[in-house]
Amino acid sequence: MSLKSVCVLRGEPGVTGTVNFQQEKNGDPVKVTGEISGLAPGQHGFHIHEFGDNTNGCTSAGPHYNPHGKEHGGPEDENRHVGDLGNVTANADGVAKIEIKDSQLSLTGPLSIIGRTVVVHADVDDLGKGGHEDSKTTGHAGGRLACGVIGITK
Ligand SMILES: [Cu+2]
Ligand SMILES: [Zn+2]
Repeated sequence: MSLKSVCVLRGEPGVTGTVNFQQEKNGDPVKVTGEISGLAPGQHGFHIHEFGDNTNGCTSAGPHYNPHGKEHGGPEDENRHVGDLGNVTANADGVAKIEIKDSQLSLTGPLSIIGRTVVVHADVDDLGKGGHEDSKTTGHAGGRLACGVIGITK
């Protein structure tokens, strides 16, 4: 029986999106699909942040979800936060289609991402390699354009 969850992104005026997560069973990779619109064309950092808290907007979501105490990286890196999903790419119309398969995410067990927050950023995530002061923590991805809490769906 597969596990499913969904996240509706809201934030800056005009930026909206829906992200779906699906996992067949515990230990399997998680399929991430969806679409975000209202973005500037180009790449935007895309992460799971630690807290499912929107009290003060996307800021309250806290840092990248990092249960293993690692450095920020790209989705293919061994040394990465669990929440590091790299970038989504918006086309000329500002629409980014998401199609990711990730083996560090889980929708079940103690490291479940359900109840945490998806954030899409203003700038490109340098995957920890940009040499900026915040490359190893946030990927220098800039402000938080929109976010939403990951919830269970049928
Ligand atoms: Cu982020
Ligand atoms: Zn990170």
